[in-house]
Amino acid sequence: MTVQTARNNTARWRDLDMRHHLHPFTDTRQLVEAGGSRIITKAEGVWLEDSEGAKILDGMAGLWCVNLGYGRKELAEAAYKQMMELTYYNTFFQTATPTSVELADKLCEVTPAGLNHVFYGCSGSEANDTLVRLLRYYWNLKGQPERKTFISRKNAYHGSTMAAASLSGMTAMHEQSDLPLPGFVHVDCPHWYDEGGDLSPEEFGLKAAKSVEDKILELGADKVAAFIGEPIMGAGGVLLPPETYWPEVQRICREHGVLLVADEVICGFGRTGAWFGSDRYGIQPDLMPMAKGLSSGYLPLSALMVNDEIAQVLIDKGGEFAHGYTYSGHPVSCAVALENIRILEDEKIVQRVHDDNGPYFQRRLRETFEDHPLVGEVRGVGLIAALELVEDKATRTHFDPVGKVGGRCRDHCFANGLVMRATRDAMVMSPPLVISHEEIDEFMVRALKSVDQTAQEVGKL
Ligand code: PXG
Repeated sequence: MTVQTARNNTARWRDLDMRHHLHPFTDTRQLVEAGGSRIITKAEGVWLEDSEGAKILDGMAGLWCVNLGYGRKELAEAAYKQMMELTYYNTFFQTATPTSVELADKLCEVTPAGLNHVFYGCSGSEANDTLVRLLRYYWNLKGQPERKTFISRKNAYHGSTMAAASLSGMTAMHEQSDLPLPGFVHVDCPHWYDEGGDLSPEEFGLKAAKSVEDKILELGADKVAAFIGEPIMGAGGVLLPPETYWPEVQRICREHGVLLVADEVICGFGRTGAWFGSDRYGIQPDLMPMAKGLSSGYLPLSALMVNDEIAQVLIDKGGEFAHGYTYSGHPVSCAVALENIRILEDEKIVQRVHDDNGPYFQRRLRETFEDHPLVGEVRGVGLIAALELVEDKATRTHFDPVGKVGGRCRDHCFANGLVMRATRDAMVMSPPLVISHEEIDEFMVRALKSVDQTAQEVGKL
């Protein structure tokens, strides 16, 4: 589509969109007041283009997913080739397709040891729904039907279906739909900046881990199905746990026989500079939901990794697991994921995030923002990061009401040709893993301009 065609159609698309399209996580009235959606028409590498021809640096890789960047021909060709050969066939009732099998094998190779079984879906939410269905079944088969409660964390995001939203720890989601369902409880999240008080991050990490143990003891360990956590909490505001947190949570889960689930939907496939957030934090999960970077967002795909012990119980005692999606193991999505992983490996992209553009991004962020009067904390690892915008740096005091300043900064970013997302007043970022040093420098120029404009408006500059 030419820029001119897109320009000519912008008003029409906005109008139709406002009239007919119910958007996810969007206040439609606000959208209409703002004059409608920004229509994204094209993208290449880390650059988006909107229908009016503006070039925007995508600091979010779509929604934390386009890890290889936009427009990789190899991925399109893998999809085309697979579509021509076998557009679709299912994986129900004793059938499989070559790409669903080859991908299962590859996933067992790249994920942490012991995770040798895969259940496919199309989204992270579906992977987490599968998790809940599968573990309820597992504990029934084990003769422990009382073990049904899932422990998750406040501010967690695990998806939007009924079960995944129940696992999520977001109050707005719960309030709107009378959630969580019974059997889902939430403990403190390891966010030192907000909750740490006078404790050192290391001390606070142990305290946050203890809230998991307290909850297990309160419920009774024999009532708990699993604990689930994102290695780094993404949508909650890029909350990095203190280094003491995960080893202690893992120890507690093992001690009480509680299964440990690492939700790798954002952290997986190189985001932190390791293949998985679990590798970065030394977690050995029993189950691992993954999506987003698995296919770099080129096609919908998720996978729930399951360890040998759990799979063996299902196989030996379970008979037919009455669960599945029409598109579980879709051959075209699997072909794209295989090509995505091939490129990650051949181009040593994860290594590069670990050694090169990841550290460069983190260094440039700190140089640019650590002394900024509006920025209370710069946090991140690899190519995931956040800037916490605060009223008072010394006392770690947030603006009142929370979220307004973040929203303003996000709008400035957009106007300055940069996508950063605001979670409350944390500006979060997760650019494509292929971002170059020059693009990182450009990122900093646009981000600083936007944070400066925000600071001026709130009297901090
Ligand atoms: N787990 C985690 C850790 C996620 O971040 C999901 C599960 C659900 O995945 P699906 O594919 O069902 O969306 C997610 C999704 C945001 C944002 O604004 C984050 C997500 C999705 C949409 C928006 O930060 N994460």
